[in-house]
Amino acid sequence: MPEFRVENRIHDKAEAMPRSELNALQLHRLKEVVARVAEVPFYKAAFARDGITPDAIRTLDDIRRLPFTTKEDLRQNYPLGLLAVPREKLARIHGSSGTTGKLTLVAYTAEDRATWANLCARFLVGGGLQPSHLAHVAFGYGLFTGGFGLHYGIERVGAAVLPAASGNTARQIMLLQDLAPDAIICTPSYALNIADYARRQGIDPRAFALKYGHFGGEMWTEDMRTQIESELNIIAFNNYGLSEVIGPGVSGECAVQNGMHVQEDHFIVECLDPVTMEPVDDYTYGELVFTTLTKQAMPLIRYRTRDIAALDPCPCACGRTTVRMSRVKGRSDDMLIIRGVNLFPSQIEEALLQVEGTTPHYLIEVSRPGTLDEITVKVEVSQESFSDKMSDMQRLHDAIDRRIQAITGIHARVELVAPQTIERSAGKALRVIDHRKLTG
Ligand code: DLL
Repeated sequence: MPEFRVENRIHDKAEAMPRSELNALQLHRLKEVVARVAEVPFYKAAFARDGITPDAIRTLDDIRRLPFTTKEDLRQNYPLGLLAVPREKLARIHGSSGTTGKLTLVAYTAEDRATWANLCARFLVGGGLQPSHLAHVAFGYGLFTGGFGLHYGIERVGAAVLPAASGNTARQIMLLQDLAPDAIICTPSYALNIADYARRQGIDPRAFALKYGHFGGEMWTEDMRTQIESELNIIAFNNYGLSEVIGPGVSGECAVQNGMHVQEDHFIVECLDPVTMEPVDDYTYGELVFTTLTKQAMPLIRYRTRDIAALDPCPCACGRTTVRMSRVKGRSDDMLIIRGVNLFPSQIEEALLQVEGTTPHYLIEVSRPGTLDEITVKVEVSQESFSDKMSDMQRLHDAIDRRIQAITGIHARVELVAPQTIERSAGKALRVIDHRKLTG
């Protein structure tokens, strides 16, 4: 266990508001946001369809009368069809992390940007950040919300930022050695990658001055936390967010490290059965659905995250009164996030369909043998093309490999299998086996 201890600190009084006050604030803000989006053509149409009038919200439970918003809705309203303010009021635009599929854009006013910085500051302070610290940000800076979100959060706390950005691992290690930052901020897999790289260079990653780290942006497990903590000799905190809702800062762990506090004065979270869309009980896994209460540029009503997690409403020992969410256990749709890139099985299918000699029978296996995700695509060769001539099979293999890379941007291991060897299903076909969902 690392020697460093994180003291229990709360950045913003709003995090520890009495529950009754918080609920009253939420109701007030919910009414406001419903009135604001009623002018956005997309919501105007959805409200008209469902018979929602601005006075539909009388209690917090009335949120269940409102329509859902999905990623597909954002795609269909690309680029900025869901804006609730004139374009001149925008201060920033970001996008979804996916380099594949159609990009979705999100926008911020200056007020949104300030809110966002404050929300990131909250979980950073909850997990150790102090004004005297230097925080090394190894998230990508760009359309992805990770780099900029955390950057401004650190500045908001008054700490120093080292905007190393992602990639160039040798340089990351040099900076970690030469500047001795107190905290590292990146995806959990990249943290392990840095540690692994250092060790391979004969550098002990436990000897960096790092005290703690904030990790998010992808699924990870308790086992991974233990590994990161021991390999880097730090305390590792989890934080969660998604660009559509604001970016990082939707929720994050406190010093107690028992679930991520949802920033409920800015978001209403619901946990629903992804099939019936009915609420599930506390502590039961369901799909998280968020309504943004304060966002000005692009407020979203009941945004379906597809992330599967559970909610714990019990007050936390840290003094915050907000509900805590568990780790994300998986996704209700079939989108895979491979090394931070969104991948849909349908894209693999698309690639296979473009290569002669394959069948649409395939199986995607995802694993994380070391620190990085690996993907293997097993492809059935058609009877006609099946041959015991190595060179023919190699040619087919290479063609599939190239196609998958061109369409998805991801390098996958391709394995050709004999005709009729991939199990057929009478119902939905099993396309993906994700070995990463191990424990915790
Ligand atoms: O990943 C925002 C973010 C950046 C959060 C940095 C935390 C730190 P997107 O690129 O839109 O936004 O991807 C959002 O990533 O729906 C989850 O599936 C996944 N995700 C984000 N944080 C976590 C986490 C950012 N702590 C998608 N645990 C979300 C598990 C996470 N999954």
